[in-house]
Amino acid sequence: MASILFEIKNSVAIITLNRPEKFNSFNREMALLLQQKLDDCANDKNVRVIYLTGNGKAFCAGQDLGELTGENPPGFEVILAEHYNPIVTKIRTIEKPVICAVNGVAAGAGANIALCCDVVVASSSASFIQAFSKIGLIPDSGGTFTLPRLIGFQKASALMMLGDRVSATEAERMGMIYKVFDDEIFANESMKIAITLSQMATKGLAYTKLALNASLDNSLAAQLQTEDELQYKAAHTTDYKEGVTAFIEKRMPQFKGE
Ligand code: LHQ
Repeated sequence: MASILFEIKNSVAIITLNRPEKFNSFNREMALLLQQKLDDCANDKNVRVIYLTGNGKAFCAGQDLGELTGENPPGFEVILAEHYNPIVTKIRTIEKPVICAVNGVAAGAGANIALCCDVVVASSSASFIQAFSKIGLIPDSGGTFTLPRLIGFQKASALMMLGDRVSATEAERMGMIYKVFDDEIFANESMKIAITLSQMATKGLAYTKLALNASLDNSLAAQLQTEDELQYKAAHTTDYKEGVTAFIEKRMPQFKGE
């Protein structure tokens, strides 16, 4: 059984973590395959949005702890360098929106990979756990960078130290995620967001992402310069022309992602 399911539907690439019996925890094979799928999405002009989710009850329980204690485990020196860090970097730098549809529990690296996506939605029965402290590790996969920026230093610090489980509703309330949907409507509603994004001006969204990335360590002066440069690029896209023309002509724009 493939550890990742992949399909492209209406310009949305659906990437499904598929080790349900292990709560979609990452072994080396799945971590490398996810990177490959993200690269494929980056290089495929037909893909305008990536929709990341999990199969079964969980979204992802982080590292497969069985793999670490089994035969020929990957060494600690490769786990971050070759597995999680490239995944987070690819998600943050791919010039297309990545929506994470958190269908169930997201723990450890699974939580932090979800939280680094551009739009994070969750089903009402999902939850988020910074599970690392429970096994004597530190939060990785960008968690110490992302979480304090999302919910503030104190909440992040306490959640990372205590390893508490945060419900999807609470995660939405504290600004950790964008929205929570009842389980029954979650799949449809999260896909609707992906389809909406796939019909928008893809390059404009990519430049928005680049500007947001840059804002994380820029001064205001440097950020204004970044906005200036990226707005110039956005203004030279075909989709910008179409957006303005459609507005003047009082019709819906037909964006092509160009
Ligand atoms: C699992 C796992 C799992 C294997 C559930 N592995 N089987 C970076 C640096 C280097 C090394 C280490 O890792 C990292 C990054 C990390 O991600 S560290 C954090 C690793 N993850 C965890 O510590 C989470 C471990 N899992 C849990 O705490 C619980 O399973 C959660 C809270 C996710 C879910 O709890 P429950 O809903 O009660 O489910 P469960 O515990 O019964 O799990 C269901 C099945 O999934 C079970 O299998 P079984 O055959 O007994 O039914 C678990 O063994 C399996 N599973 N997580 N990470």
